Amino acid sequence: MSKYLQQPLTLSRRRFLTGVTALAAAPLLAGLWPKSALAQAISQALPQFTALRQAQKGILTGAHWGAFEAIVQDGKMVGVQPVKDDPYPNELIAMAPYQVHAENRVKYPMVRKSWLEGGPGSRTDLRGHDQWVRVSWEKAIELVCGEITRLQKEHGPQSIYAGSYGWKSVGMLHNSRTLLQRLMNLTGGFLGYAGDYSTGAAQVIMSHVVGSMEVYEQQTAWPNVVEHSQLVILWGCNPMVTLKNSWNVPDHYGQTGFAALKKKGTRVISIDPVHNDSAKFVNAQWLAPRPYTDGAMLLGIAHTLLTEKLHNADFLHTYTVGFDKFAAYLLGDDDGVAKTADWAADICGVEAEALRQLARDMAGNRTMIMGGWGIQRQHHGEQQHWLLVTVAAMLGQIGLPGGGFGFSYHYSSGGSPTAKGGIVAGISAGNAPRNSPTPIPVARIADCLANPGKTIQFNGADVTYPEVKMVYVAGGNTFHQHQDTNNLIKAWQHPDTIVVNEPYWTATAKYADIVLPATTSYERNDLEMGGDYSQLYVFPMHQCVPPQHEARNDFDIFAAMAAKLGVQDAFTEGKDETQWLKGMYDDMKQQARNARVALPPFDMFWQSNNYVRFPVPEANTQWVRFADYRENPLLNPLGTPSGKIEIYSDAIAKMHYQDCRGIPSWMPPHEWYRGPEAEKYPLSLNTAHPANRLHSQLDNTPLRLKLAVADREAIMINPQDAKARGISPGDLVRAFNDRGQILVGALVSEDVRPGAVRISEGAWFDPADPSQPGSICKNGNVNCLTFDIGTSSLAQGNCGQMAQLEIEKYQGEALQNTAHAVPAGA
Ligand SMILES: Nc1nc2c(c(=O)[nH]1)N[C@H]1C(S)=C(S)[C@@H](COP(=O)(O)OP(=O)(O)OC[C@H]3O[C@@H](n4cnc5c(=O)[nH]c(N)nc54)[C@H](O)[C@@H]3O)O[C@H]1N2
Ligand SMILES: Nc1nc2c(c(=O)[nH]1)N[C@H]1C(S)=C(S)[C@@H](COP(=O)(O)OP(=O)(O)OC[C@H]3O[C@@H](n4cnc5c(=O)[nH]c(N)nc54)[C@H](O)[C@@H]3O)O[C@H]1N2
Ligand SMILES: [Mo]
Repeated sequence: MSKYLQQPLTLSRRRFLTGVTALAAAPLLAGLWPKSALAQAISQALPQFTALRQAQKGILTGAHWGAFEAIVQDGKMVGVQPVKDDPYPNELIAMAPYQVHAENRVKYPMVRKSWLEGGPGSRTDLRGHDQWVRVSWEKAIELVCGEITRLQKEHGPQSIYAGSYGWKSVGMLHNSRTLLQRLMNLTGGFLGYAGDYSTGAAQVIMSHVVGSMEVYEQQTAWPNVVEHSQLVILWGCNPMVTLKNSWNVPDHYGQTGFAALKKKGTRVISIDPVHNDSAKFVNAQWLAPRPYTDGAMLLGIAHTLLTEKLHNADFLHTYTVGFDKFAAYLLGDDDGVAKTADWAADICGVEAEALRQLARDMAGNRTMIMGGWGIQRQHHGEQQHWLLVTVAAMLGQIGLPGGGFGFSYHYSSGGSPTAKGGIVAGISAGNAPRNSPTPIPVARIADCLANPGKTIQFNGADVTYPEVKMVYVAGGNTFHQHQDTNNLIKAWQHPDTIVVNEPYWTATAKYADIVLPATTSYERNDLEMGGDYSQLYVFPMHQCVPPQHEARNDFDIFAAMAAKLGVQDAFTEGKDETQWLKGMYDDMKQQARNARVALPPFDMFWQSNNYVRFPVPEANTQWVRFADYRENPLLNPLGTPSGKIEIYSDAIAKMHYQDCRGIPSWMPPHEWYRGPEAEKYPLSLNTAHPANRLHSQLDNTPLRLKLAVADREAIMINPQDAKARGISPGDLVRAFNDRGQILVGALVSEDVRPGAVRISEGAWFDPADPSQPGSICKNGNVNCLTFDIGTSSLAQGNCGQMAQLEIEKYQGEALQNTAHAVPAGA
């Protein structure tokens, strides 16, 4: 088995326990939860509460990677143990102790020397390689507040970009981004963002096509899929990896769904340039299109369905609009090109007969198409999901048990049946002041910083970039998330002031002016839901260790600023951490009570070191997405202008965009294997999400060493491509194009199709010479290679999942990887 492939499923609970069993019960916890007689009494009275708990060894908390008990000794976190009813514990939780005690924690408030001495806007070209000066918390708060006051007064709220996109940590109170926005809303407003990096293209196009973002909707419930689906298509979808982590604490139920498919022997086909872990897990048939050619492939399938009369004309007539226009395009009536399977095969590299067979198999079986999101993080990324819906509509199984499409089976356990109880609502960002600036599309940030006054198109509207003078990031890693890092470095020099709250010295922190040390979630108390779609659990997140070094909770950082800016009462509402949590719990408890689920009072819940698991109504285990629409399209219309599925969108057609037309279509992307750039850069990049990280999070833990090759991010190369370049497994490789160059370690494997290479997103940016944009990244940050344009005028999503590049065996001097080092003087 290749080194690349982790075995997410072989992780035994026992492995967590070894190491833990050696430890005596942590003294810190003595007396924290009810003595057994009381616990038993409660569990009998309130079965949702205590019935499921194991013998408690540690302090219950949670993370994006799962709920767990932290084992704490002498004030240090030393181990973890997953909660008892996690069906697929994620080994990433074992990294929690390393998160807390990481060597590259930001220890004190720090200010960039030139900024401190010369004031806002000083030597912004030195960001990333200036000296750092330690200041007191008091001084740091004063500096930031002075800047907020100055800019609000002189330039207005549009000069402060506080969108702060990012995955932060779980927790409904200590939500860094929301807290930042809460402060900004109270002090005059700020420039925010629209959309996200995950589904930028799909969420906009789906709103036009099916009347909701779709990507974040509950899916047909897993038990229904397992019972009824005869064929499952994983289209650019790798759930066994991407289900490891969730936005809330994961319930990991999705993996049980795939395990059930495997056990039943349901046929699965995976369509991906990479033979991914999920395909292997369910023994899927692997079809490997050339990267970024899925649009053509889907058209070849649609053409086959139409010409072989395998399409469901009744369904199309009743439930969709505009199929006639699409059929004309398929047949080539308007452009003279019939989108036959042969035409598609020539583009996508999958044989025409395989495409025809795929169309027949889909039509001949109850078929569920599970679409991932990598395929829409591409130029013209809107088309892929539009075409997936169109093909599903042609099959006519939308709204039937086990049929249709689902765009969230790979994310946060979509399809995990929804429970009945209460929901913890988090702290809110409050109301934006009147005349707040129009948000910019999130992935246009570098363009905005560099080009104030420029107007772009966005979903039928004009958006004009304001002049941004200050960027505030709390809970995101811009230097990881954004495309074309070297372009970002230049754009990043425009604002006067950049403030970053961070637990670690990420590249974003290194490129800031003021860095404020934030706690990790294990250093504070919080609450979080478990299961984004199932809403199955409420987890307490108990503080495990005291704040490290001089780190402070984001809440306390912003509360101190609120005090300085005269809005403390409005910010804190006069409540401390415990009072906030009690309020949130009580609201949730009232909802649960209305749903006839009894819960203990907050104090008892909190003291017990226990979590809530809500009951799942039987009916929800058989819930089918779009069943109500299918049942009665007049009574339950979709939220589109026609109320139906829009294969033709008049609203989009009227925008007159060249790069997104009124029907889904094939448009060659900005860069691909047939573009002019391919002569110099013949390889196509795939930047999937990392198996053993959450983006850049956890790159600074020992788990990295398991995946790193030659101490760098791995690049997966097909043996043919490696051989042609004299590259052997384990070699240091330079991957490059006109935008940048990175050092990566060669993983030679048949798991990637020839012509494509895989470098996961999330390796921390580590330029060999930070004073030179374009200098080689020594750790393998893939966004040095990607390009920074919008998916189209419609959605302006990011194109992070594509770029042409070349690779060569690295012959230069050995460069030390310093991605996780603390900058000198800090
Ligand atoms: N090329 C390419 N690029 C991509 C993608 C891709 O597929 N390809 N994927 C994109 C996608 S889908 C996404 S969602 C983005 C993700 O991009 P990000 O969300 O920026 O990625 P994270 O690594 O999760 O960054 C979160 C940061 O928040 C910090 N943090 C954690 N907890 C706290 C806290 O309590 N307080 C504070 N102040 N900070 C905290 C972490 O240390 C970390 O630095 O990346 C995007 N970029
Ligand atoms: N372990 C882990 N889990 C995560 C995350 C993480 O960082 N790590 N991030 C979370 C977040 S924020 C998000 S948005 C989701 C992301 O979920 P996705 O966007 O679905 O995940 P990706 O890994 O980007 O892409 C999924 C698959 O698409 C394939 N693919 C890429 N390009 C093409 C193409 O041109 N054609 C075809 N057919 N397939 C292609 C990739 O090879 C990959 O196997 O995952 C979430 N879960
Ligand atoms: Mo994402």
